[in-house]
Amino acid sequence: MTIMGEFLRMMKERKLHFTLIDPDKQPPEEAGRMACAAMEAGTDAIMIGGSTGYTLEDLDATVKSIKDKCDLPTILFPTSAGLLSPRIDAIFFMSMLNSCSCDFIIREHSKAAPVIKKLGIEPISMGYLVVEPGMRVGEVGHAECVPRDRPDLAVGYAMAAEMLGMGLVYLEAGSGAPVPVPPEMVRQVRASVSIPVIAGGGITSPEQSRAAVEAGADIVVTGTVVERSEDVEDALRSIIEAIRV
Ligand code: 1GP
Repeated sequence: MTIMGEFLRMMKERKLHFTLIDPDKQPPEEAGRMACAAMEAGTDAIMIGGSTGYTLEDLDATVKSIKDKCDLPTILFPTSAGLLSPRIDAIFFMSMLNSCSCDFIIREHSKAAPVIKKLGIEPISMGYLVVEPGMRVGEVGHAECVPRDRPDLAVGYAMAAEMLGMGLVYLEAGSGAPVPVPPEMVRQVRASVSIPVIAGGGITSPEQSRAAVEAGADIVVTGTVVERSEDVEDALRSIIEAIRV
């Protein structure tokens, strides 16, 4: 079964949690230890990527360290066609729906697609929507961020993503955002599409992860909380338990 097929099977039974590890934020060895702790805490997959600051060598070493220490699927959270690790299991093949640059909507994808096929990496089709404040990814991706009080705009983008055949929609407040995507926006998007909805950016507490799944998110992503915690397993366990009650 494909990795996405397995996620769809799991989502019939429960909500999922993915851990994001940014190769720019720690040495590869440490990334491997973090992934191992996240697996012990019950996370379902390791996403690897970040907006800036790392080379292909950094990325590849980080993927290798994570795969050496942890059996979970690894998913590249990409920035550009030039940063593809041959070791990764899958890639979010994601169009930044509200970017003002063709590069992030489709142009980088046209360069990456032949390489992804050649390397045998599983592409997971996704519409990626940046919501205020958007943080670094909003800047780098030239996103026209969806205002927090405009869930109707998010609904339109999500419906368009589904009609274009994308398999997931990701509502992103930006890594390190002071507030997550508003639960009301997640709720309206969930009510408007039948593809799975991912919520990420600014989720640092069990209450926030619980609010995201109560609003209808199928997958919750956390990254910064892992980087900032002395005890990764302990910090993640409560966030993950909150989506499973
Ligand atoms: C960022 O949604 C992810 O792309 C995770 O965000 O780092 O704020 O958890 P955080």
